[in-house]
Amino acid sequence: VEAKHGDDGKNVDNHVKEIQGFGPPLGREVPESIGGDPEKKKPEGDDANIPKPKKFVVDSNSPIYKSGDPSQVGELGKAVTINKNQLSPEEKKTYDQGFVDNAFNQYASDMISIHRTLPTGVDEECKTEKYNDDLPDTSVIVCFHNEAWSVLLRTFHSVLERTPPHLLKEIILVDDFSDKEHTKQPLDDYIAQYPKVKLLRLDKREGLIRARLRGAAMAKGAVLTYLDSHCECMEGWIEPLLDRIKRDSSTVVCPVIDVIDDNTFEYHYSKAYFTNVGGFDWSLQFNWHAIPERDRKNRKRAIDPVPSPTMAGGLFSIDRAYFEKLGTYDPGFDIWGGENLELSFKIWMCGGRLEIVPCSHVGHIFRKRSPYKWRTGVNVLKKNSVRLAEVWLDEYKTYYYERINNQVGEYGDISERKALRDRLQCKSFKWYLDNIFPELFVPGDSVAKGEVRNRGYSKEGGGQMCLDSAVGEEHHNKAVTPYPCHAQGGNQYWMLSKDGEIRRDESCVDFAGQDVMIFPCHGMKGNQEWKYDHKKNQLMHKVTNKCLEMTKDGARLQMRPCETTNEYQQWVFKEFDEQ
Ligand code: LR7
Ligand code: MN
Repeated sequence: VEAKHGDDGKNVDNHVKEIQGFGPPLGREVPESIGGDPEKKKPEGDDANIPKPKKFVVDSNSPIYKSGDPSQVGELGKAVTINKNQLSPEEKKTYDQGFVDNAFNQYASDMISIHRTLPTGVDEECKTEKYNDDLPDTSVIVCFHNEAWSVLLRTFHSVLERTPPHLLKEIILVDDFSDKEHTKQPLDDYIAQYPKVKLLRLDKREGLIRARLRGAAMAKGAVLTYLDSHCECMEGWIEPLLDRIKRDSSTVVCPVIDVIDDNTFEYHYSKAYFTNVGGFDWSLQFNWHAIPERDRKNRKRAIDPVPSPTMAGGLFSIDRAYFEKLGTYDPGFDIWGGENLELSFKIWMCGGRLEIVPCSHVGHIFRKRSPYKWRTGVNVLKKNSVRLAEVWLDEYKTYYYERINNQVGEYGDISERKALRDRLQCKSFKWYLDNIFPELFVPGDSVAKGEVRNRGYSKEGGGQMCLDSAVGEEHHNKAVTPYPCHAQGGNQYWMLSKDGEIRRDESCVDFAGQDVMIFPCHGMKGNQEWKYDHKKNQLMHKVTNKCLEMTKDGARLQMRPCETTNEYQQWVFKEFDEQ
C-alpha cells in the first residue's frame, strides 16, 4: 500500500526532490566497490558467490543527526512517501536491499531524524494525570540482532530524550551476535557519547529470550523495562508505567503499542478509547481483542489502566525483584516465541497482575515477515509452546496438543519449572480461564472436534477430503474449501460448539446464501448455526435447512437439499461426544 503523503499538498515531484536533496542518507551500508567496476573486484574460486563486503559510512553532516528541524521528513510522526520510479538505479538497489535486510523500509528510515518528533494530538486526559513523585528508576533493555542503524539509534534516543534522567538508570543494549558492520565499531563510537548507554555483546547467537536474561543480569535499576529494537517512545511514556509498579510491585505493565508503518514510518497514535487487551488461542498464539464487557462496565475513564490476560511480549516494565521471584523466563526456551505467554500466565496465576496503561505510548514497527536467519531443523516455537503447556496449562494442554496432532516432540527437562510453580503456590489454569480470560472458547465445551472428513472420494485427487481453512481476521469472508486430509490438525482442526458453531478460535463457518465462508463468531446462531446428525453424518444448516456438500471433484463446498444416501453430504468428526 503506497501511503499518502504525510502533511501538506506537495506533489510527488517536489517531494522526491526534497528527499534527494538530503544526499545519501546516513547510516547506510555501501558497497566497497562503489564507483569502481564491480566485476573486477569479484573474488575468485569458491568465494565467487559470497556477497561483496560492505563498508559502513557515517556521514555526520546528514540531517538525520539533527533535531528540531520541523521541515524534515517524518517529523511529527508523519509518513514518508517515496516514489520509487524517480530513484536512480543505484538508489533503487539500496531501497530494495533495505527491505530484504529488515522487512521494513530502511531507505525511508534513513531519511528521518533519529530525534524526530511524534504526533501531538494525544489524549487530553493524559496530559493532566498526576503521578507519584517518588517513582522507582528503571533500566531499559533493548536486545537486537542486526537492527538497522537509524532505527536502533532512533529507539534509544527516544528513550534517552523522553525519560526523565532521574528515572532512567541506564539503557542496556544487548547485541545478540549481530554481524553487520554498523553494529561494531561505529556503534561503539556512537554510544561512547552517552554514559547511560551500555552495550553488552553476546559471543554467540542466543536468541531474544536468553539475550533479555543477560541484560537483566547486569541491570541496576529497580524496574526492568524491555523494548524491541525498532521502537519510538512518546513523551511521558514511562511515568504512568512506573506509577503502577510503585503502587504494587507485583503489577506488570505494558504501554499501548502504537503502529509505526513498516513502509512509510508513519506513527499511528492509538487513542485510549480504542485500547485493546491481549489474549491467546489454542495454538498458543498471542492475539488482540477489545476490552471485554465485564471490565468495560467497571471503567470510569478510558485512560484507566486495564487488566490484560496476556502481553504481546516485547514492551513491558516489571519490578526487577518481582521478575526474579517469578523465575524470569524459562531458560529452556529457545530464540523467540512463547515467552510472552509464559510470563503472562504466571503473573496472573502466581498472584500478580498484568495491565495495559493507556497513557503510556510506545511505537513499534510491525512487519510482515521475520528478516533474520533461523536455525533450521528445529521447530523452536513449538518446543517453547510445549514446555509452556506442560508447566502451566494443566489438563488444558491437550487442547494445544490436538492442534499440533499430538506431535509434542522433544521438549527437554521441565522439572525445575514445575518446582517453581509449586514453590510459588500458583493457582490452576482453570482458575486463570474462569477469572482472567472467561471469554476464551474452551474446546472441552464442544460437542465434536478434530478433522471433519467427507465420506465421498474426490474424483480429481482420488482421496478423502477434509474441511480446511486458515482462520483469523485476514481470512474472514473467504470461502472454506475441501483439502486432502492430512491428519496434522492445523487448518483442519474444527470444533462443533454447543450452540452449533463450527469454529476454530474466534472464527466460524458461516453460510449467508452464497459460499460457505469463514466469519468472526458472533454467538447469535443465525447463519452460524449447524446441526450435526451423528447417525446420518449430515451437517445441516439450521436457517436454510440445507446440507453441507462437497462437489464431486472435491474442489468446492455447496449447500444442497439434504439427501440421506449422498456420501458427499456425509461428514465425520474425528471425535464426537455422545451426550
Ligand atoms: O535472535 C534474535 N535475537 C534478538 O535479539 C531475534 C530477535 N532479536 C530481537 C530483535 O532485534 C527485536 O528487538 O528481539 C526483538 C523481537 O524480535 P522481532 O521484533 O523480530 O519480533 P516481533 O516484533 O514479532 O516480536 C514479538 O514476539 C516476540 C517473540 O515472542 C517477542 O516477544 C517480541 O518482543 C514481540 N514484540 C512485541 O511484543 C512488540 C509488539 C508486537 C506485537 C503484537
Ligand atoms: Mn518487534
